[in-house]
Amino acid sequence: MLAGCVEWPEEFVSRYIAKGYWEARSLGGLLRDWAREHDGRTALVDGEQRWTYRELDERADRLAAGFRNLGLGPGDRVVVHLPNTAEFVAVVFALFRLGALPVFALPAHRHSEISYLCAYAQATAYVIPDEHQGTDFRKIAERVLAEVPSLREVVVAGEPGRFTGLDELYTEPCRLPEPDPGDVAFFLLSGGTTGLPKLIPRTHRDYAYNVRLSADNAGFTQDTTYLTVLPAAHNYAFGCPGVLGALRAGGKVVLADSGNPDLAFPLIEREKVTVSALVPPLALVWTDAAATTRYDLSSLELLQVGGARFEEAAARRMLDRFGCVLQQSFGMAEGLLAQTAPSDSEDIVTRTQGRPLSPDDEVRLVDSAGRDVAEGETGLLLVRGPYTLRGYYRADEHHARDFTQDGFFITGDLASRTPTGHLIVRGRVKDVINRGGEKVSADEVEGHLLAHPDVRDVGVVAAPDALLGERTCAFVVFRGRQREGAFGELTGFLHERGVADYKIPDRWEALEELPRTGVGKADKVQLRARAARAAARRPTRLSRGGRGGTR
Ligand code: OOB
Repeated sequence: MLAGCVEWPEEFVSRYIAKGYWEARSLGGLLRDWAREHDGRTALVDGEQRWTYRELDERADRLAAGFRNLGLGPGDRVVVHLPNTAEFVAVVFALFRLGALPVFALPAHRHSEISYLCAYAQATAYVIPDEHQGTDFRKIAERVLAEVPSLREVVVAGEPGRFTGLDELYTEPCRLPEPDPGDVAFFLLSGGTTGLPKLIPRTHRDYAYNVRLSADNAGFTQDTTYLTVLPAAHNYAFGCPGVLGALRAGGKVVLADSGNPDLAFPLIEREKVTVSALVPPLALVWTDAAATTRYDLSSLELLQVGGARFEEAAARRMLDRFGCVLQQSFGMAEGLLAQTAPSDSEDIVTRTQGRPLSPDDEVRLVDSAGRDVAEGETGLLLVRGPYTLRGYYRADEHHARDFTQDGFFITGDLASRTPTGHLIVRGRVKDVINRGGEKVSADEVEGHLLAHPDVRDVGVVAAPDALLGERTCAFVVFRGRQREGAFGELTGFLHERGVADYKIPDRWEALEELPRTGVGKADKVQLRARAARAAARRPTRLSRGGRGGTR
């Protein structure tokens, strides 16, 4: 196991292997099996490009050799910052085969997040597109390269400028030893518990199990055509069942840059898409757009919705409008994945977030003293299981806060359980704003704002919102008198620091002092109540939307 990662205890390892959950195959090896089986079938569609399974497999081999020639090897961390493209899939499988470890950044991330990720992971390489949606990623790379000593290589899909072009890397494949399936395969970024987002190591065998469970539960087959509208670098679209689930089944993956119906609906018609995964705000947008669309959406069999709370009424409207199966997903990059099943009743799929997928997912709901709550009551959700992490990467000092002594991950989510074992997410205790599926760590935004010389104190909380579920609200205490246009200046300041757009507060309010709890911490309960009152008085205009194209 890689240094800085926590292994499952031996008794769990043997149990998960004995029960057949963990297989002796790496993710790169699995692609080889899939390619052998599905050979000339279409694996990926990206615009006008179409790659068969054989082509994808060959590209992964050729790129793996190219990355090796660049000096990368097993255990090296590589921050992958690519949008939803066929190259993204080829790059991550090439790195899996080499045993190098992709660190998945989201397309919306900017200099601030990337610099943090590269430094945290001590990355040796950074893979980017030349430009994407008006941002020149090579400029981000220039800055990060100057700041992070471990970083040696920047690889660019497209026009490389002074860096290495991805296309130049394709070379004669070479024999590479298959990584141990129990080793870390890649890192996901946590949505945040407390403090700054942390890195989540996922091993080949735990993730392969996650993919297998979710693809089987969703009924993926060779006839599946999966439309990827959420970032493929996010756990949900990558492997729940997502891109990997479709590839495992021999299906076809269609990659789209956003979930905007103007882009997604024509693709559904053209490629006869059978399934896609959405976040709740996008589900609302699709439900409205489907009422008047001229595109034929009748190929859709299954729509997944997850990442944030999906209101029952919205779920029912969606079912009526699309007439296909709805599947709610409650998951986390840390592991646990609950999903409803296609055979579940309408009540279950509109009112619950489904059942944990593995028989060995051990879920506890506890009160503030750590005791199990009574059946049907709401409690803090703890989880331990064959695809849930045992520790964040290089985070020893916080370990006891995030995990119980017997290895349960403290999710920070509040949930209840029905007699049938279906989970209902009721809220959370972690200091995160869930902006339509995009997670904003309050600590992170507060840290940025406190760096401004005019800001003496700040509290960032969620305010309710009809479209996104939540929006970000910042309460600011200024040093001295608040200047004209101060909030505009703070927004500009966050942009200058290279903070991703979705983390910029939607609402601002100045306070003389922050309300305090008995122990002197900012009283976020009071701040949230205040933000909710303000939101009720003045609903925000639809400006920057949630993940996947409502912007
Ligand atoms: C997914 O993963 P992350 O890592 O971006 O966020 C995890 C957190 C959860 O701890 C929970 O607070 C929230 O997002 N969440 C939901 C939810 N699904 C996730 N809250 C309410 N209802 C839901 N259905 O968001 C993710 C990963 C895999 C599959 C689906 C979502």
